[in-house]
Amino acid sequence: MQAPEKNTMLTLYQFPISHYCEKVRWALAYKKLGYRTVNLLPGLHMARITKLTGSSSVPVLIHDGKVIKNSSDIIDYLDEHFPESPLTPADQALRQESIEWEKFADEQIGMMVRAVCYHVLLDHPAMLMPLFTAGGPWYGRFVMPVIYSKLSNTMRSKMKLNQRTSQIALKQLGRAIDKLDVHLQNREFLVGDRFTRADLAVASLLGPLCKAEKYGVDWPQQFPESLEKISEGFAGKTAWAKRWYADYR
Ligand SMILES: N[C@@H](CCC(=O)N[C@@H](CS)C(=O)NCC(=O)O)C(=O)O
Repeated sequence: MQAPEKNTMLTLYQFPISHYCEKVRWALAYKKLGYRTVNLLPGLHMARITKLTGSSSVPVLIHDGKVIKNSSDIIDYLDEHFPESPLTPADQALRQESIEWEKFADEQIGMMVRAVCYHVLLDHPAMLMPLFTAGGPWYGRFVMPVIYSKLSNTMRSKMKLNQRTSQIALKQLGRAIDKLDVHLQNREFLVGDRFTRADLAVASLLGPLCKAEKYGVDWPQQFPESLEKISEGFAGKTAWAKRWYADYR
């Protein structure tokens, strides 16, 4: 175990449900780093995170007084400061390749999975509210029902979510998964011959759709039917993500 240096402490500000936060949780676990989490209540997180970083999005990592935002920058930082169990290849060409696949995952998997899942789940508050409040502040389960309607509208408007955009996201997600599946036909990993940040990014960002067990969230046994169908539709093509979860998470 690579313990943080004396007098240093790693703190992750996050939403347990967020797959970009899962990227960082996985990176920390892969490096066997101990850390503290601050689980925030979606909707009430903004002032606290904006004060830290100037914008409202999580994950945010604090280490030794330094504030690092954005999951890929956090992985850069962790590899630089805790080089054991690297996630970025040392070879320059492989490094570049892994960063490009991670960017592809962030943009073509992460954004699309989020749009597809929230378009369905936001209409199922009884399922979503416990996922928003689990592990968070004690008052979350009292406050969430009061703010839910406004939060749901804000999320839909911020992500420009509607029937049409979620269909477009679903098509894009299908194309992205096909591209990965073709690339992985005769390979164990996306880049080179070992697990890298590219594989970690793809698997964690698919995590909600695969209901990944080690994600750290109690997924409902059954998503609403339309989302369950989407998830089942991709299951045959994403066996590699499940394998990486089983072997490296
Ligand atoms: N590019 C960012 C994306 C992070 C992101 O989209 N975070 C979402 C949760 S999945 C968030 O914090 N949304 C609330 C907000 O932006 O206020 C990363 O990789 O960290």
